Amino acid sequence: MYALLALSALGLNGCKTTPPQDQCCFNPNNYTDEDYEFYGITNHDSLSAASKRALMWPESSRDNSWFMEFSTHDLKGDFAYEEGVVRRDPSAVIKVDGKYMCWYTRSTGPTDGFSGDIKTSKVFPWDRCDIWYATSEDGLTWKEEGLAVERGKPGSYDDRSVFTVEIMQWDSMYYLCYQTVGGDYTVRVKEQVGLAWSNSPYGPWTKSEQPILSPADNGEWMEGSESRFDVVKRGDFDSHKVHDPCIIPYKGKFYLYYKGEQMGERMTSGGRQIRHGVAIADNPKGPYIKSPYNPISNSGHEICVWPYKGGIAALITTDGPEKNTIQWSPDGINFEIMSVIQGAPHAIGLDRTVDNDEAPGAILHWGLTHAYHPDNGNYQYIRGFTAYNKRRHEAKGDPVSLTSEPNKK
Ligand code: AAL
Repeated sequence: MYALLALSALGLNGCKTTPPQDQCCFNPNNYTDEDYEFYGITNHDSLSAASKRALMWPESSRDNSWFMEFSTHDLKGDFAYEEGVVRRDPSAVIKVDGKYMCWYTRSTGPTDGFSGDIKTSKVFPWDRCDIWYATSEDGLTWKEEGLAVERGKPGSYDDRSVFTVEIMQWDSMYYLCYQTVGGDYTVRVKEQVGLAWSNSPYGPWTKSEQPILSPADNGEWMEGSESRFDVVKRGDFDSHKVHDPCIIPYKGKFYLYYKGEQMGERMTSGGRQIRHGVAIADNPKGPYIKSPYNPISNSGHEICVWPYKGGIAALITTDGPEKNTIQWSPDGINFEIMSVIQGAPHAIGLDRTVDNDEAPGAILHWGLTHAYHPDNGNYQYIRGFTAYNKRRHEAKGDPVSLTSEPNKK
């Protein structure tokens, strides 16, 4: 079935699995009597737009295995809410020496915004941060172990903040990729991606001397303004910021997925104009070359991607006309909508210990997310989530969700 999907998504199977939105090439002859019967369409000669979209929906997602519901829960130990401390944007979870490990953004003190003195203020919760790590026996109670990667020395590209980290294990080495800000954190500052590596998840970490990814350099700010919306030329989708990096070893190369922000960002029908891109390298340390197909999404926010059945799946949340969908591509580039979902957690840290191919959302059975505390918007804390899929629930007889506790599959 998935081989068929892959061929279809590549356009090798006519219109049958063409994106639902594209009705230009709808061909009623591509569908069998069973297809029509599945959707209860008896009059094949009078098809509404909705019926055409239903018929064009990928065959492999009709069984609801891509659909799921999410719930979130508080964690214990050092990941319980702590007044005065920001812990956010957790990385994926890996398992080392029988313990779960994750990395995250950490800072202290309240957020001032942009109205104060940039030299001394903290403009965002993720300003003036370092990257810390924690371990857990069961995924519920976490112990903060300490600093992993700190801000650079004054004058370096990452001297203001390092944050929003992801972990990759490859060939006995560990790689952390993360966002960086250097110099003053102004509204128009350009944000880049840094990398650190170690032969141990406990460090010490060696940092790349230069960023491994930077914004496109083809936009132009309007002079006489400090606003990020005032531009002479917008440039590429990632002309202002490259965010939320996540490196996936894929097809013998390294695919660095990221969120782009554009100079002069506009609004779309679904919110902020946020799109994702990918940059590809032969080696984990780079050089990473941006794909000519970028942007590879028209929506989304934090990157949440995982290998599935020879392709790459992506959770698209928060912004844009295709927000709240799970998408899949046979090649890591050309993504199609597989399901529409509600209430996906923000800034997901996936459980990278699972067998991804077991089910489309197997990797989402539990993981980490973050939340603003309802009583104090200054401080975020790391929480857990679980996902529930009816089909898998029935197959496994699981009484509550894919997993009622993080450590039980
Ligand atoms: C998050 C991420 C990036 C942004 C900020 C911290 O949602 O998209 O990490 O820079 O917000």
